[in-house]
Amino acid sequence: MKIYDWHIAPNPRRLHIYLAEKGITIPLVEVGGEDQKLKPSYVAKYPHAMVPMLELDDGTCIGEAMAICRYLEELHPDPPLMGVDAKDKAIVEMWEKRANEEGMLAASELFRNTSPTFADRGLPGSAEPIPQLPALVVRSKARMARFYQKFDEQLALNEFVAGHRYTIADITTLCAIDFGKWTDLDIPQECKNLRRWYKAVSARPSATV
Ligand SMILES: N[C@@H](CCC(=O)N[C@@H](CS)C(=O)NCC(=O)O)C(=O)O
Repeated sequence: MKIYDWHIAPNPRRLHIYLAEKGITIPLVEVGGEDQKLKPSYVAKYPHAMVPMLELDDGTCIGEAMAICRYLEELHPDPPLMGVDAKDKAIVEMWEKRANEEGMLAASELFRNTSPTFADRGLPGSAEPIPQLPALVVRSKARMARFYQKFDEQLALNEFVAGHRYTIADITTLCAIDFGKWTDLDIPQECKNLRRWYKAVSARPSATV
């Protein structure tokens, strides 16, 4: 199997950190071009036109970072990063989805609607021009403010995002915060719990892959 990658991009990073935490090595194929677009040969092969994508030896293509992690979790259950029993798995998934929808997607909305390089690429995965919308800049900053606040409250009561164990929910939260930094956002000073957690998870070797 191999992973189609755009190494600097935030969603592939979710997978890189997951692989590092697991100690799994899978060959990477870089498909990000110097023009900051996915290479045409990759888009022709995979018209969903997003990364990461895992290609199995039988040719099956699995997109979506969490679907890839779910597949790998079945093959490599230890250490568990997606929960250990029915209740824990549900809680991890709940917080991972919140981190993605309220953090990653908000950071993406802000970046894609402000970066000159992404003019006419307001959403990923489309060959059609999608114009940037100035109104989304204001809204995405408000979304990020709510995200920092909500996760700060969660981390007042928990060592990690989904409880007492490091999980995939921590990975997505970390990637969302670092993606926010691409547009000069950062964790507000008053979010002390989130800042404590951020320092700890950023110090893990997996955060630097
Ligand atoms: N929901 C997808 C999102 C993937 C995504 O947005 N990937 C971005 C890179 S971070 C991408 O492929 N962008 C292609 C482009 O901008 O042309 C996932 O979870 O994997």
